[in-house]
Amino acid sequence: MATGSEAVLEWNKQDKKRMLHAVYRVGDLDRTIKCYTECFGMKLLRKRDVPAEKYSNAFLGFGPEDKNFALELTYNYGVDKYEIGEGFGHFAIATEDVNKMAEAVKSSCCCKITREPGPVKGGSTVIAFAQDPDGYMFELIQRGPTPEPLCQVMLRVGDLERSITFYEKALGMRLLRKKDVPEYKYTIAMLGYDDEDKTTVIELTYNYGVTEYSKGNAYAQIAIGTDDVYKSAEAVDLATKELGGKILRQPGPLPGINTKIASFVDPDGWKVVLVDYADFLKELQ
Ligand SMILES: N[C@@H](CCC(=O)N[C@@H](CS)C(=O)NCC(=O)O)C(=O)O
Repeated sequence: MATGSEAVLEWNKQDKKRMLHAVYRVGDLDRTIKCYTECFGMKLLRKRDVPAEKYSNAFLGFGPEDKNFALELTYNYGVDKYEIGEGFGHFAIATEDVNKMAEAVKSSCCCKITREPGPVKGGSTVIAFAQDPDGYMFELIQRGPTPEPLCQVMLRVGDLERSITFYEKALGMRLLRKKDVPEYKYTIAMLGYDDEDKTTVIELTYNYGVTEYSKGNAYAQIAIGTDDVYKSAEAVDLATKELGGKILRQPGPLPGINTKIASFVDPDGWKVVLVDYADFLKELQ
């Protein structure tokens, strides 16, 4: 019979969690929408203006939000520039033809290619890097057809083993792959809820000897759907006590919209919001 904390961690692994979206700030919503639709072939999924709080959001991605990961852009009235910092890595887009996507980026007026298509250093997968108008990086990765082209959120961390254990315990994720690239002095770990080519995963990067990164004020958080924010928060509580990080918002309904959420930061300070999945689906309607 599992004890209290074992039962919580076991439940957390069985919970049907799903990566919902990444939230970040941009200086001009329409400019970014134009860039992602023209360069990457994303769709504008929804837009909302919240004048009372002086911000607007746009959601972009490759398919409906009940099945696909999305990018939630936030525009704060009057703020046209943010610091991205050193810790945020990139979002990745899987495409069957990196050259073609790189050409689309080059012919657009708002994005640029910062690394030409070719095999990844230390490997064989064809990649390229594009930079959007706010400075966010997108890795373009060549792979076969996939149900989820928006395939990675890459964050740099200071202690990979600690982070892997944290994401396994706090979020019930599986370690899908780990790769050490000693010639370029880094190790990466892919964590998520399904195979890398089927769903969006978190890619954690450890650069040898680097234990801290600046975070800037541009990238905000990842949202993850769960069947029970209260039980999920119990697992987060256990993980933070053992490994660091902190619960920022105890589980409960948000005033006004009643969606149940909880939020926390991981041991490196990366923020995650847990969202009651049934409430999330209601919001989409
Ligand atoms: N120092 C790198 C380590 C991670 C890394 O190099 N990742 C690979 C992709 S998995 C990459 O960006 N390679 C660059 C290239 O091949 O040009 C960082 O922090 O971004």
